[in-house]
Amino acid sequence: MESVVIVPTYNEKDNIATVINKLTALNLDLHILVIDDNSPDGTGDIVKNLQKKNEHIFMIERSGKLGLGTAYVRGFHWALERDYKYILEMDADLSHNPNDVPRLIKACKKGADLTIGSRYSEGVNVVNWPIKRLLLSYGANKYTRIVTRMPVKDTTAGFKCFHRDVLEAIDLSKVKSSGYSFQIEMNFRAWKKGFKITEVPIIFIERSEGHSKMSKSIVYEAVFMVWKLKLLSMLGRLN
Ligand SMILES: Nc1nc2c(ncn2[C@@H]2O[C@H](COP(=O)(O)OP(=O)(O)OP(=O)(O)O)[C@@H](O)[C@H]2O)c(=O)[nH]1
Ligand SMILES: [Mg+2]
Repeated sequence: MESVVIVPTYNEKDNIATVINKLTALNLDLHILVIDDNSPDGTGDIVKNLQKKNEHIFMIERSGKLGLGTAYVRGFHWALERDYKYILEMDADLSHNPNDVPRLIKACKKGADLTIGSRYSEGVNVVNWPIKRLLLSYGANKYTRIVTRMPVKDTTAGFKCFHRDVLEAIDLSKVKSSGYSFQIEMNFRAWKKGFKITEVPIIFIERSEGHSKMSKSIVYEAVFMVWKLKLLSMLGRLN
């Protein structure tokens, strides 16, 4: 297969089958890798059932809720051990539309090293978010842009396609962020290594099922992380 989509899950029993079925229906040259943190709601069992009928679905089960950042890093290692050219990330809560996956891959095929499914590249394309949440996300993106000067409008987005070269070039053992700042950190490291980042507009729809794992500590982590990244980069110690 040419591509793999990594889907981290924690308590997504109402969404995961729909996401997997929609991805499968695309009929692409694509594998699906779920990273489930032993979801108490039985998300893992649902995936196991789907695996019986579809050999393109893979799952890594971790012992408990270990955070989004480490889930992705685990998935990246798994993908790099195999031959995939394009390695994607996507949420399981249907905020990211599986039908947008081909556009992300296409942008990489056209020359981008990292493509971001962006909420803010053409105005604001977010549906059903309370204004407070939108301001937080939009503000976090503006703040990151001002501090780092990175030319990315939606740097906290979790809908992305990496060319494998990018993940091979980044020392994943150095990536320490766990929440949204994981996305910022990966973009920053890719950008500093000279990789080309492109944004394609997507419409982001707030989850209608399940619960958000957003927390204050995730926000604080991001606030400090952008300065840490900037400082490390200035000191030439980002690698
Ligand atoms: N494996 C794993 N997945 C996680 C963890 N935390 C969140 N996720 C998954 O990561 C994706 C994004 O998490 P969300 O809870 O939707 O976070 P969010 O998108 O910031 O918040 P809302 O969309 O408002 O709920 C979802 O698919 C979650 O199930 C974790 O600790 N481990
Ligand atoms: Mg979400």
